[in-house]
Amino acid sequence: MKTIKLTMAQALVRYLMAQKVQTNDGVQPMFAGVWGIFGHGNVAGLGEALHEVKETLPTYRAHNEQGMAHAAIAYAKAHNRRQMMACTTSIGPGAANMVTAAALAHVNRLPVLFLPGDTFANRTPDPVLQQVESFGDPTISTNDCFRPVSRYFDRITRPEQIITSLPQAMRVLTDSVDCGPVTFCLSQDVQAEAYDFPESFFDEKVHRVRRQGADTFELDEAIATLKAAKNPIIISGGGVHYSEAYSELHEFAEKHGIPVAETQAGKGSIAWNHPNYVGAIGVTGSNAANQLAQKADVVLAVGTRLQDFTTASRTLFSNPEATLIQLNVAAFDAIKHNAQSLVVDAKLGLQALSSGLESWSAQSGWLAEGQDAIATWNQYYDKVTAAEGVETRTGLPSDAQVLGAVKRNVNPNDVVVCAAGGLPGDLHKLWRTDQAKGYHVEYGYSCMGYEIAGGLGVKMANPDNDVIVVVGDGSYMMMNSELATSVMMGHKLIVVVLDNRGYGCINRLQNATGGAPFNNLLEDCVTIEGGAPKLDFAAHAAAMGATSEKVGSIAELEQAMARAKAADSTYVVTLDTDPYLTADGGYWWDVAVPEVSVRTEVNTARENYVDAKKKQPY
Ligand SMILES: Cc1ncc(C[n+]2csc(CCOP(=O)(O)OP(=O)(O)O)c2C)c(N)n1
Ligand SMILES: [Mg+2]
Repeated sequence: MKTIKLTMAQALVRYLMAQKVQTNDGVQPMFAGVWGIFGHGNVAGLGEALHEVKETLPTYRAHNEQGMAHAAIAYAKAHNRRQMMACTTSIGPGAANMVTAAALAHVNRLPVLFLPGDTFANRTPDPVLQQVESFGDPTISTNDCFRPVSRYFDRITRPEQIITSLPQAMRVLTDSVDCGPVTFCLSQDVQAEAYDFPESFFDEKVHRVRRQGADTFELDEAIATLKAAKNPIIISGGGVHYSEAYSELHEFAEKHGIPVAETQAGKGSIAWNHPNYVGAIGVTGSNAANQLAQKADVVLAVGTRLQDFTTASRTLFSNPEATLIQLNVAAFDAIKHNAQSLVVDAKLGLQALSSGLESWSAQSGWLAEGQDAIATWNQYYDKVTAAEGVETRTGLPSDAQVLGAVKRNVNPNDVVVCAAGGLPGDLHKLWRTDQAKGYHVEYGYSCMGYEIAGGLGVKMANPDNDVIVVVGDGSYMMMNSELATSVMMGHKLIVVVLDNRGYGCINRLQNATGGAPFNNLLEDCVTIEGGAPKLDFAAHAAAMGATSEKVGSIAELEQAMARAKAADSTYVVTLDTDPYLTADGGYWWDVAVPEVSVRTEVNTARENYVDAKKKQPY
């Protein structure tokens, strides 16, 4: 057997470079690069190995470990999980900073390879700087925090362990069911230790995302259920993207006359003006989709986790006769809500269902009802996103008006990015997505601080289109440091900061649950006399190297958007917005209200809450 003497870190890097993936653009490298913030535990070992290959496998420096991981995760999401990145950190706080991002990737089922440095396997210099020192267990390090939020976890304490472990890691990263974060904790001494690796370990490997076919019994059952349906609805989820089942979804819906609603993760799987599109569904849904969902006799959920925002905390599909079919590649999801399961890849599943259904079609008039409902919603869109004529409590523009202005000034191929705050709701309801990957909202973990860092990853995946990050003042403050990275690396972002002086959506939620305005809007917080100083987001962004401006109206925003589009590097536009108004639509969301309270508003909210909960099945 031919062998080659390499350090564990050198071998790991060489192995990553040998991994390829089959995409629509042919065979591509599976790993587009490695994000790294070096410290002790990765600079000497992995750092040396990465330097050697930097022309082929580039290493990128970020400003915050969570931020760089968001960029990596967003990159993979933008590539429908086919191509991805790795992230390396030092052993202690650097690694801990990445744990939130690991959870985000875990919830959203997105692939990313985490390579945190770890303490010495030989323990000779213990306790080392940043070692947490568990009193009762010397095997525990900061990196154990990754265990519950990794789909695959290993700690490398001997160099040759990677020979059996890395192939398993690649399986997880490319598996449509298991897909998610993989964590390899790299003991720092072992990174630097050499071993005679078999040369065949580094042979090129081309991965293909496996397509799971359907079980005949489940398929026949689903066909029979659909054939008996009169008013079915499709809920299109993120799985439609990851399966790249776009044309199958459209053909299925068209052929069988079924309206299609979208979850947050599924948005973009069908264009906003497609004749079968009835809009966003659930707590952040349009009135059109939600009206149909209440009447539907069969709900065909495709590639969705059916989280509470989609089902309105299990109250939305309220037709007592309704049957739920869960078409999902993961049995874990397919059995949820006591559904009729159809475990299958979305593309194959929709094809198989369609041929089994032959010429069957939903009741005539049902799709037309959906089309009427979405036409009414489209009229509402025109009104609520208009530059003028919207009344708000503060007189400042609403989020919907800002989104309208942004949309009017971007190209159909541009990508909008968001994650938390009030904006994801209005985006889900109102953003008109022209192309499949034009909408990138992380709403599985809804992590404040994802927006700018995630936008950077989306831009790296879409160098030819503009990426527009829409972000609240709260999320901007939580994590903005990758703005400087976007400037430094020349990956242009357009960032629109909506400054409503606080956590607007949580203030509204507090109010809706009977709470007093407290600790959300800056005016309701402990501050110096006279209130918190006004934050100058334009000056802040300029200090990080971006071009920036503050505008005072929607008309000015439209002009600024034109300048931002024309600019060749990162451009930040900020404006003051109203914290109170959100778009119509939506549906009930289960947020527990206190059973006893000294506030009458809370008591009233509790009564309404108890009533609303009766609509839940159990
Ligand atoms: C990391 C993180 N912390 C806390 C939350 C809870 N949370 C959700 S939205 C929000 C406020 C967001 O404020 P801002 O970005 O200004 O948006 P707005 O609500 O004002 O539209 C908070 C605190 C979260 N989603 N993520
Ligand atoms: Mg805010």
